Amino acid sequence: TSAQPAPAGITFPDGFVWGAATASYQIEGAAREDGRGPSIWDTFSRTPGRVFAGHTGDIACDHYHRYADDVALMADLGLASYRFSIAWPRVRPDGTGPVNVRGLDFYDRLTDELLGKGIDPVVTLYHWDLPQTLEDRGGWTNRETAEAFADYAEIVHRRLGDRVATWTTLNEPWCSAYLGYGSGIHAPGVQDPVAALTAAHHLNLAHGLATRALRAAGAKSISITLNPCAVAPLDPDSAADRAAAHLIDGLANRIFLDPLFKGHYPADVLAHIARIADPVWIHDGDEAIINAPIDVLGINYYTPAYVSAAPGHPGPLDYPGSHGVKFRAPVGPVTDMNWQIEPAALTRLLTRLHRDYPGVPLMITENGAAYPDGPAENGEVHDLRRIEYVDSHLRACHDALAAGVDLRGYFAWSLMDNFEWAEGYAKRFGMVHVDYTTQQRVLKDSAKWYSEVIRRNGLG
Ligand code: GBH
Repeated sequence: TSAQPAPAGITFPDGFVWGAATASYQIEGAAREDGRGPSIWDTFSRTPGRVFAGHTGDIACDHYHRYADDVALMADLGLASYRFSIAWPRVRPDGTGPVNVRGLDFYDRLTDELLGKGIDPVVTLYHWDLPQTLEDRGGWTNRETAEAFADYAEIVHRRLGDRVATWTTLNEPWCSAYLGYGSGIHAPGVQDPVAALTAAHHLNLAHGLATRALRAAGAKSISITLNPCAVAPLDPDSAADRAAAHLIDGLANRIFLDPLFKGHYPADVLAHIARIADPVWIHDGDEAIINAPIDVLGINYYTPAYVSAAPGHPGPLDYPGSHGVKFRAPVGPVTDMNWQIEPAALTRLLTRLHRDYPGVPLMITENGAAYPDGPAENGEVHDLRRIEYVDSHLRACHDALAAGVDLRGYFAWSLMDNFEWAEGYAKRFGMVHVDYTTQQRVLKDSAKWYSEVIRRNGLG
C-alpha cells in the first residue's frame, strides 16, 4: 500500500456559519441562584449512583458569573455564532405559573454581551433541564408538558426576540425520551419502554406547539436539533441485518423526522409501537401540529452505529422493543467516550437526510470529541487528537456539500469542558480547558487551530 497523500486544502461556502455550542446545565452552575427552580438534572445528579463520582451541575463552569469573560474568549476565537441553551427552571421555576424575571435577566445580559462582540446568539429552548415540578406530574409522559413548553417558549421569545434571530426548540428529543425514560441513564432515570415512546411523541408535540407559538410571535428562524443515528446493517448483504437497521432507523430517526417533515409517523414505526402498547397518546391532529414548517434542521453527530439481527438478544433499553437487535462494539479508533470515529458516516448521514427530507437547510449543531486532556501546563494543552477529529469531520461536511447537501454551518461541541451528564466532569469535550478548582480557562491547541479554520473559512 502506498502512503496517503496529504489532504488538500478546502474552502467552505461564503457565509458558512462557524460556531461553538454549550448547554445551560452543563456550564452555568449557580443552581440555587436568582430564583432558579430545581430541574430533573439537579434531582438526578444529587441521587447517589446516578452520575459518575456524584458530580453535579451545582457549580459546573460557573458560567453564570463568568459569562462576560467566556464571551470575550469566544470573540478571541473569532466565533460568528454561539449556541447556548436556556434553563427553563430559571425562567419559570415550576414550569408553569410565575415567571422569574431574574432568570430572564441573565439571558438578556448574555445576549447583549454576545451582540456587543459581534457574535450571533443561537438559542436552544430545551437542552434537558426540565423543571422538577413538571416531572412530579409525569414529565414528558404528560401531554401537558408539551403545552407548558410552548408557553415557556413564548415567554422567552417575548424577552429576547428583538435580538435573537435563531430559535431551536429541543435538543435531541431521542435522548430526552429514550435515555430519560427508556434506559434511565439520564434524568429522570425511568426505565419503561411505554413511557419512552409516550415521551417521544410529547416531545414532538412540544416542538410543534412551540413552533406555532414562535411563528405567531414573529421568530425569524425556527429549528429543532436531532441526533440522528447513523445506523447501517453490519452485513449489508443480510436481509435480517438490513431489517434490524431499518427498525433502529425508525425508532431513532424516522419517528422524529417523518412527522416533522411528512406530517405522519411511518407505518412500520406505528406497527412496532402498537406491538408494545396501544399508542393512545397520539391524538388526531397531532401530526399536523408537528408538521409545522421549520427553517433549519440541526444535526448533532458523533459516531456511527452498526447493527445485526441477533435472535434472542435483549436489545438496548434505549430502543424500546428492539430485542433481537445487536449493536456492534466499536471498531478501530475511538474517543474517550468509546465512540467509534468514522467521518464518512457523517457524509452518508447528511446525504441521506438531504435526499429523504429535501428542502430544509441543515446545520451541524454539535460535533466534537472527548479526550482526557491533561491539566494545562504553561498555559498550553496539546489536544492533537481533537484537532484530527474535527478536521476529519469538517472534511466529511465538505464532501456532503460537494454532493449537493445544503449545509449552512458547523458548531463545535463544545466551547469548553463541562458537565458531561452521566459521566460528570470525567469526560472533556472542550476546545477550552477548564480547571474546576480555579475555574481558570486555557485555550487548548484545538481552540487555536479552530480559530485559524474560521479565519480562513477552510482547512489548509
Ligand atoms: C450530545 O448528546 C448532547 O447534546 C450534549 O449535551 C453532550 O454533552 C454531547 O452530545 C456529548 O455527549 O453510546 O456508543 O451507543 C449526544 C448523545 C451520543 C447519544 C452518541 C447516542 C450513541 C453512541 N448521543 N450515542 S453509543
